[in-house]
Amino acid sequence: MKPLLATLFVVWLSACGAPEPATPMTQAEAVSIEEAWIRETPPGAKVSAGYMRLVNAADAPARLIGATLAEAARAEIHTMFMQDGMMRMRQLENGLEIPARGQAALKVGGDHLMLMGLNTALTSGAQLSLQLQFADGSSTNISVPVKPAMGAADSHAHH
Ligand SMILES: [Cu+2]
Repeated sequence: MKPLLATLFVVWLSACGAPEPATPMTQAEAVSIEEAWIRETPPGAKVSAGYMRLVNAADAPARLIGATLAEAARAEIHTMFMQDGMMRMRQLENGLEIPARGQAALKVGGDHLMLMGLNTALTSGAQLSLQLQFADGSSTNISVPVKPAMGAADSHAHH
């Protein structure tokens, strides 16, 4: 009887023992996307832009490094800067950092998701499936509405 009891005791211990350490969240799990939208385009336009707020719930920073949209040949994370009195933009080679327990914004007139090589017009009201890729290899798929540009700040004319 004794060996059996001992075995049962061990099984009971392992079932009710210390909880397993939680597996760390991936960046895609830690970052929630709010108020995402993609700019409507006139027919024939080849570029558009996506905007959103990224909120990081983790104690470690996250980094958005890329995106994929079926309607665009390429998506890049851009930043705006002033040069010779003109707003210009360039790709953020290292992506966009979302601070630990903080947030980052892709917004009109600031950092944005540049969508290039559009194969169709993006019509207001449509819902597009956008995949966001993070530095740790995780990714998330979100449904993003197409909306008309808000305000007059449109600095994409030079593309
Ligand atoms: Cu751009």
